[in-house]
Amino acid sequence: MASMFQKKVYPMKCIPFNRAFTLIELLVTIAIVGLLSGFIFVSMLNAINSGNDARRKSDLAAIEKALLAYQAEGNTLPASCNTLTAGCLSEISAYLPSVPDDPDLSKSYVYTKVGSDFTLSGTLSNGNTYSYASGGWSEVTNAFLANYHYRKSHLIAGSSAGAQTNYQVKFIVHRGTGTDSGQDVYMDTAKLDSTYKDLRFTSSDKTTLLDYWIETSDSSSATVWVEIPTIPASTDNPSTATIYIYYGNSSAVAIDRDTGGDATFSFFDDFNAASLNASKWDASGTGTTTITGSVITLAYGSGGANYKILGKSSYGTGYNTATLFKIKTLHGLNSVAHDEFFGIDPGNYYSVAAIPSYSVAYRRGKWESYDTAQALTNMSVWAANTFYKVEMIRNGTTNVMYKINDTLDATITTNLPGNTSRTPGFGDYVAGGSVSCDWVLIRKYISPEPTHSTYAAEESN
Ligand SMILES: [Ca+2]
Ligand SMILES: [Ca+2]
Repeated sequence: MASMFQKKVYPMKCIPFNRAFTLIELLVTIAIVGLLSGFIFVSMLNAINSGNDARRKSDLAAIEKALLAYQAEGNTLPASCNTLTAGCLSEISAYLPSVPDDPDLSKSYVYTKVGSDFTLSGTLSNGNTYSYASGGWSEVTNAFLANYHYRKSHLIAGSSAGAQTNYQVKFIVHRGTGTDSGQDVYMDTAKLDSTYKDLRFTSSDKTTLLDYWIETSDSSSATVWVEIPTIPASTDNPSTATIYIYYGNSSAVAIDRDTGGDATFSFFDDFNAASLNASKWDASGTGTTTITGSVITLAYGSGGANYKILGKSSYGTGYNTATLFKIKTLHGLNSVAHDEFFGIDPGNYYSVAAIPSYSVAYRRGKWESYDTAQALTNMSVWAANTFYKVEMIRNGTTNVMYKINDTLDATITTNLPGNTSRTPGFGDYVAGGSVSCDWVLIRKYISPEPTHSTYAAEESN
């Protein structure tokens, strides 16, 4: 017994088995156990998620096959079901006795009838959307742009005149509360920066940035043009383009005004440089050019030939373009002796005695369209030395339209210039006159134009 006792005591001196754990030992042990259980929890969660995702894909494939089989029998597709639950799609019970529900009770599959076609979708564990459309399956990331906190999706409805590419669409982005509708979309003042530096637009993949230009803004709203890469025809399926509007990123840097304008339009000049941009314009005649505060002013000299600038190249296809100016002339409607002019191809004024030009223009206080002869119409308003936003729209072979500050002022249907190459220009012919331009751009135009459809609710990140 004594030897056993000694044996038992001896190791206690060197290896203190039953000594209490030190605090550090305890903490290390707890950390290791925590880490191990964390690993186990994460790997269990991963296993559950991948199992659920596999089930979602097989569920959706089964619904797709049943719908296609039902349709192949000559049946009309069932009505849309925004949240697929029992009772939905009872029409296809012969092919799929029980329509499956998402394994996560907080989620649902979505079925949408689109004419004689349909879309199906589910949300995967990582938030991505797994969807069937136009006969194929795809997974679209749900990730936000880096550092962004808010976004809304928006549908743009196609034109009956056909699919459009790189088409500029106008938005009025409001800071404040309101109902998103048409070109008007609202963001909370606490979310969208008052300088709009954090405003971004992406295509339907939620990541590819779209070109845009802010025409004008103050702290309550901004007028914004966004170049949409593709807009389907109204007869296409789907007939809408989806884009995302992002906002809420305090680290965002504003898009440079020139960079945005050049990227968004086929022709653009905001006259921000100190001198005329020789890669965009040719000047001719005798006069003075002044650029101050992002506004160019052309004043007639004494050379006897009109002083003007013309775009160096042709832009757009001629037909189906709109040219926009923010512009003013020193004289108003009733000063007909002053020959200030601006427009599309107003290039040959007075340089050829017989035929002034093939132009769509403002001239001497009237709107003009000129092919082989001249059509003139009166303007409703044109005050001296006052900036107006003017839009000259070449609407195919139908007409040309003239807008002042976004309101249609006149339409001319005769003497329309042919579909030849076009370039913007402006200038002055008579001593004492001048034309000042803040910016000019050319955008695409088709009649009817694509329209704003619905906005989805704000998503946050
Ligand atoms: Ca572009
Ligand atoms: Ca300017």
